[in-house]
Amino acid sequence: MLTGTMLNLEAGFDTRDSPAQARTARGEFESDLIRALAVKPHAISPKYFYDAQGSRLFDSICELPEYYPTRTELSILSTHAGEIARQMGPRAEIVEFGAGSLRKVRLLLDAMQEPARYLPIDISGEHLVDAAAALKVDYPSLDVRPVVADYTQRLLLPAPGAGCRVGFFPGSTIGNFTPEEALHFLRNAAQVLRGGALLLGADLIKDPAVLHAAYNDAQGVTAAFNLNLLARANRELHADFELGRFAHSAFYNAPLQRIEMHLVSRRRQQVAVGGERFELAEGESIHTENSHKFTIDSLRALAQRAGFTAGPVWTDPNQLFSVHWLHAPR
Ligand code: AVJ
Repeated sequence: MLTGTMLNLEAGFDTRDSPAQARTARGEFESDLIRALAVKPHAISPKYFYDAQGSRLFDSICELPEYYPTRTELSILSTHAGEIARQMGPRAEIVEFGAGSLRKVRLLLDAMQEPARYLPIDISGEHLVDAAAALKVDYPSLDVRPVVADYTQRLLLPAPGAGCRVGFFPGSTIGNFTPEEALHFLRNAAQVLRGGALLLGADLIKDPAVLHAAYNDAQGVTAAFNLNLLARANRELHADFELGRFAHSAFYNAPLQRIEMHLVSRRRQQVAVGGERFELAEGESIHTENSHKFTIDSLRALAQRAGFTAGPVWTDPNQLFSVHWLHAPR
């Protein structure tokens, strides 16, 4: 059983699972949604997609034929696991930013020489404890230390062990950040990983038709994922969104090198959130997500601005996705 003593107090003691923190989390969603509706253009953070239902929908997205990133990254990691493990050296430790990808970290652990420690960082204590316990079953000698914290904020981790400290940030989650936020995240990671390295997954710029299909799947799972934001507001905030009055819209914004997702009002309508009413015009949108795409060079240039030195990069034969080894500054 994982207890409070395993949590990193320096990174902020987590009380998210208490009723008071659940209220705070709801309050944040409510105030961000109200702000999104009050200000134009309307935009809200994609972090609100991931309640239990949204996380299930995201898992379904990862299985879709059109959604290539997950399976492509997994195949890159499994093809090159030996080489990646050699970069790490013996008794390395993995610091994972987010705890959602146990399948991916297992590929690394299986190839590593005496992996010493695994520190998954996640804002959700519940998810983290489950993930850590699941991993501990298969790697009984691994020191698993979940850290409940927001990895976009300044982090304080336990001192590194004898081996290399390797950050792991898969899934092209970095693409959800604005370029400024990505730089801020990477600078923060460079501090935490000093003298070690970062293993980073980044989706690549490609034929816009392929990108478009990945976010406009035939089964409508991505649409359901996007619309779940409004369903969640109805469930948690007693908002009155009629889901049929909103259309999923996802398109590649080529100049900004990103997929944008929006929820577009199909008609002029009023919506109520937290006792406040807002009017949406026909065709007016709520911008729900950016998913930035990179070239190998643009990702390396970004990492270099944060103090990293580019090392090897691994891709798939079709150059759909990239996995970067980035040396952290000393
Ligand atoms: C988890 C942020 C990497 O941007 O591709 C999938 C989320 N959104 N389909 C992505 C997502 C719509 C995903 N990331």
